[in-house]
Amino acid sequence: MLHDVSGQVPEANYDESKVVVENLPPLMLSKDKQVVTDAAQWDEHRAYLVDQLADFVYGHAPAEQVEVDCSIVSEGTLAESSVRFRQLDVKLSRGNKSCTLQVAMFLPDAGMPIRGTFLLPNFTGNHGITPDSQIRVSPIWQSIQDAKPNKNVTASDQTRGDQARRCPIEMITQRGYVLATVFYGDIDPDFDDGFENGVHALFPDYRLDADHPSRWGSIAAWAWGLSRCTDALLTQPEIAESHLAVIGHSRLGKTALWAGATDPRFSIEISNDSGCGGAALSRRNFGESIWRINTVFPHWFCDRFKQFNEDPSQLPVDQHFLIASIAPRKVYIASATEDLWADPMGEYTSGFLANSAYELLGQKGLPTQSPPSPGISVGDNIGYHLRVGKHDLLVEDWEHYLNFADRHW
Ligand code: GTR
Repeated sequence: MLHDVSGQVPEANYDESKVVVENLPPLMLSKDKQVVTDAAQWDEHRAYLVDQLADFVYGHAPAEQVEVDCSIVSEGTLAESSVRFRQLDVKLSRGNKSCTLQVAMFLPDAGMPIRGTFLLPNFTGNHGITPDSQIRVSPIWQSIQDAKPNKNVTASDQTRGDQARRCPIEMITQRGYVLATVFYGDIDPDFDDGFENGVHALFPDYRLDADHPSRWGSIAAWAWGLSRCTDALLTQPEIAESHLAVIGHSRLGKTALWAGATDPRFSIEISNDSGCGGAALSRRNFGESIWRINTVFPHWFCDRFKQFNEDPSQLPVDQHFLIASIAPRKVYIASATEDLWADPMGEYTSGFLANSAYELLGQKGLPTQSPPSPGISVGDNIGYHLRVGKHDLLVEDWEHYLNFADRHW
């Protein structure tokens, strides 16, 4: 479908009238090809959906447990805002191998009731979240920069606070929420190295390769790492398992959804502009295609996903399975009007198609087949908004997420 007879890959399509969604797999068809009609069947069917998504899209993380050791490295208040922070080392060990994830927590004022926790993987290191120099620079972040030819561009002092607009810590903490964040490269550096580094290195005997095309790629590793951060966070007195949200932007929005599908401790999953391989339907030929994503980022998904590059209509799953696999927990999908690469309509449609899972459980999802006007947040157990503007995570998005959490917690 994506390629013409000469084998040329056309430019991304941005014309809605040319969109064809072929052969959409039915969400409620069980492993035995029976229609699931009884809520009592949901847990088993949900497990099947997650298994299918692991088989064909993300790959399976190893089932074996690792040792998780959490230690507090420092605590204090940020100089300019008086927000309380705590920095943790989360050491993961398996046999004689280990790796350490650095987690930064930002907490509401002492004595203020805590409403819940948002776990956010970040792109540029915890020191990118705030200009405050008390927040550590991850050695892994530093080593990734040092390996780049032009080191000046990414010196840590020039990048302190450079993601602050994506993460309004004062607003989040003043509304009673804890924000916990981790550099995604601490979990697995984001380049194709044959899965030698990051948490993959703990499992040298469990690699994604030609003989094992459904083992974990980087998105599955990032999601698994978020679960290990959660193990550690739950040792902290302010963190309640019943009130945990996972949130991510873009590739980390894909990760947040997969973390939610695989770890039911997250009761709210938030996908900000996650696009292809996230909330957007793979079959919709609009914006980024799975051919493009699997070619440019060959390490993100499992190898079996690549078998559908030429013809996504043959995929046994699509991304509405992912949204549905979160039910009956809560999920929020956000898009941006200018982020056509991520296919806002495809992101909304997955959510709408996931309604049948929520309805089976007597719950409401998204209200209408068409997305709402920009700026309006809709939906019940599935939330959605379309922000005016570009591919980004902004205060306006956070306002909707905090309102959604207020409503459900
Ligand atoms: C793009 C990629 C998207 C999205 C984005 C990001 O290049 O095509 O799928 O994940 O990167 O994560 O910033």
